[in-house]
Amino acid sequence: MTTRAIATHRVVAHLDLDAFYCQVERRDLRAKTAAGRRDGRASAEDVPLVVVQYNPFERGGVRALAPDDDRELRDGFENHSLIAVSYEARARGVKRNMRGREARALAPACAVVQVPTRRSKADLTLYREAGREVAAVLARGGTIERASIDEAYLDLTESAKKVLEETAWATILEKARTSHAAGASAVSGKGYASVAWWNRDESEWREEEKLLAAGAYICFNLRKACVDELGYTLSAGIALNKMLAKLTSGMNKPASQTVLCPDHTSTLLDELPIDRIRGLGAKFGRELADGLNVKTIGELARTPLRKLEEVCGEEKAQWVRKVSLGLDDDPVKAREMPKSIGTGKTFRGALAIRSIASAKHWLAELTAELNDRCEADEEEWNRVPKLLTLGLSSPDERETSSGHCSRRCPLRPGADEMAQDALTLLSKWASGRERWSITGMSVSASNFVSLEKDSGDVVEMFKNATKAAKAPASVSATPAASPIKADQIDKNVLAELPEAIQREIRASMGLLDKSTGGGVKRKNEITNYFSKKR
Ligand code: DCP
Ligand code: CA
Repeated sequence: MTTRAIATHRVVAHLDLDAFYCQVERRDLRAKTAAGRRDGRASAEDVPLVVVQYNPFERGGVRALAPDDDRELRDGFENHSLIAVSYEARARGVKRNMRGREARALAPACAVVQVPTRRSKADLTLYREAGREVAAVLARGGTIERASIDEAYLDLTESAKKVLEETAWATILEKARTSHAAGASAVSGKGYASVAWWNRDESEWREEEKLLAAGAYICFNLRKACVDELGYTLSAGIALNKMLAKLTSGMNKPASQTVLCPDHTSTLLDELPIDRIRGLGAKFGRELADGLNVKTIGELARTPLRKLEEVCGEEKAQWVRKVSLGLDDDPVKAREMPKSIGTGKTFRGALAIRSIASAKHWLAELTAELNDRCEADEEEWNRVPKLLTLGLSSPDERETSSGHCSRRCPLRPGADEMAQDALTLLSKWASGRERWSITGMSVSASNFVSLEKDSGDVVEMFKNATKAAKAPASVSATPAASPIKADQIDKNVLAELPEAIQREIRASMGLLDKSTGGGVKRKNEITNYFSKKR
């Protein structure tokens, strides 16, 4: 193997938490038990546990159950559907598509925990927070791409090369060999194959196999850190690319990892149903299967390229061919946080908006959607937006600009609050015009502020800022509740805030000169802020 060839090899791990919601609930039960808030039965590791969905038909509407409430159901769960099943419950035959009643019949001691609920729907905050904690540990290993609430890809190539340079082979092997080796029997043909594969003399290892072993060593350490620091177990697949890692990670659940021996790739793919590969699961996969009369990846791999091209075109055929051979160069990429979240609608011709009543209706629709997306964003990125922007397209704006204009104000969380403030901005725009019409409207949220726990002081500061922003648009902002010390301010973060809130924070710190710090003055600043064209 030449150095050039080695350079092209990657080591990718796909990690997936075992019975995720159950593990989170078990940890939560342990904490509540430790705090003396409940008896400890269900917190014990060997008690089967299931997490159930809320009852959407609950009389009087869905009851809000906060994460902190006691959410273990003692009765009335018969019809609740299971969304997560612990491995102890699975051992007794309980499955995800069952109801509470069936779970209890199969596992009488089974603890039944309901997901938290808020605003008549499941509130996943607890699980998202847990997913983030795990991701933060995994990120120590290399570039991380979160694939869902409880799954991530890690590119371990660079760390694996470093490990091979700096760590004794015997040390690497000691931990790596705790992994299953998928396909080892095909490689070694020597009895209990996994052991034989790991037991080979160092000289027998090809370079890409060594990289995989180093990846397995790192993955072992990361999974152990998750258990030691957070109490969560994960399963993992370690392979030469994302697609193969994902196929491998579920082979030995729970709490185990599997390395895919490179020589085993074609055997693994040969019998694999087409829809198990990402990108071949939906309509496109069905078209291929029907068009070519094939069911497995192996059959796809044996289909002449020309035939593939006839069915799906040249470009897609190339991709299908590569995938069917187990090749996947899709990089592990850290997802970027969006800078703003927005939604809009056009109202062309006769649909143009000409009255405040109609504008109010559509703003309510748009801000409801924006609010949902801000909530999802908060759960994903642990941050909140501070600036609301209303965008308008109007023939009335043609002389002054390109037909578009925008107005901004501090963002108050909540769909109703955003709708109200957007309407205030729109009314100001409309006032003074005899007739007007709007052909496009958008609302967006930006200037995000992190809610990270370890930036405690800054978070406190923004609680005050949020209070200020919560005041109705036309009324003065509430002064900061407690004085903030100058050394608690992150200047860069402060600079991101709307000017009015910046002034208020400065005023509460005594950094503003006295003549501009008073309540009346502040009211004017906020009102002026709303009337400014930006
Ligand atoms: N989930 C859900 N509804 C579904 C599937 C999953 O609410 N139909 C939630 C509950 C799961 C979590 O998502 O705990 C992760 O889904 P997984 O498919 O990864 O399943 P688990 O993590 O529960 O089990 P496994 O150990 O098989 O990964
Ligand atoms: Ca999982």
